[in-house]
Amino acid sequence: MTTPHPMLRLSDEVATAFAEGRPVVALESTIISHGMPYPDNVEMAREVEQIIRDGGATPATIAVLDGVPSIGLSDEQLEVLGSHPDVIKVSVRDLPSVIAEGAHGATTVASTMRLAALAGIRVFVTGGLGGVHQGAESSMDISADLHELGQTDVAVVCAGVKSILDIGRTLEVLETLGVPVIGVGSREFPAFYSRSSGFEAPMEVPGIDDGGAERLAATMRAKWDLGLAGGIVIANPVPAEEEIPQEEMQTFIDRALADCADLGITGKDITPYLLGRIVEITDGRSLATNIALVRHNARLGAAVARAYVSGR
Ligand code: PSU
Ligand code: MN
Repeated sequence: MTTPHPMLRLSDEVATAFAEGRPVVALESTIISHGMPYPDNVEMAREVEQIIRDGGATPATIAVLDGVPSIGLSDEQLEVLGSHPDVIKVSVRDLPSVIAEGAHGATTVASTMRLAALAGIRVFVTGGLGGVHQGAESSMDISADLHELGQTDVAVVCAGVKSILDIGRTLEVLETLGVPVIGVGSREFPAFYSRSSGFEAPMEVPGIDDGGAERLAATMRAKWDLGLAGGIVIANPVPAEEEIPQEEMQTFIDRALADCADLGITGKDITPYLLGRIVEITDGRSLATNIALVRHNARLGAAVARAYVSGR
């Protein structure tokens, strides 16, 4: 385990896990502050941490609090992130100013990856990645999550990419950046709320009950031992019982995208707006699916972190 960067504040639970060489799993905070409504967001955050503990790993939710990049949060800190109106959405480019201003920031996939890597954490669980937005060929709106995956050594467990994004172009950019994209128990690349997206996952491992976690850990070791810098996308489809099928989901997403365009929303506000609008349009059904897939990812992430540490 590398020595964590001196600017980071570690919770006691995370510091102890590092000292004892036990597996740690990073979690992001934009999903809490800007991805789900209160109080479901805080409840989800606590529940997911517990799933990771039950899976034999230590959860490390990451955020900037009073300007301090924090690795592992208390229940009270999760409450602040979920309910405080002034929490800033922080991608990598926002980290310096949020730290300098002593503000609260919720970290995206990109900035969570970077802070996790500085702490020495190699496995990160989230819901969905950012990617290439629809219309990016003129707007150039491509999430910094992709750039970060191209350079930072963290494996990200997610449920794929929502079709609020251009999934085909997102997969193309990941290929260009040299990022392995591995489907779990399925050859289909998942579309977050739905198990299928119409695109294949470029690689596949078996499910968690058939040795998938060990295969993923071996792939992580092979990549980084070879000096191939950058992340890995572990694409874990939402369980069938909880999915919203692709055709049905597409009508909801199309409505949300049209509303977003009508309101003239741009830049970093697009993803939070769309997530909130989809919850409204589906009358909360998308939120239930969102929570279910994060739980499912947490179980896999804990198993991957354990397999990775035991193979070191
Ligand atoms: N997708 C979700 N929930 C989220 C996000 C994406 O289903 O909360 C968040 C993640 O933090 C992701 C960020 O890193 O949105 C991407 O934002 P942008 O497109 O502005 O880079
Ligand atoms: Mn963007």
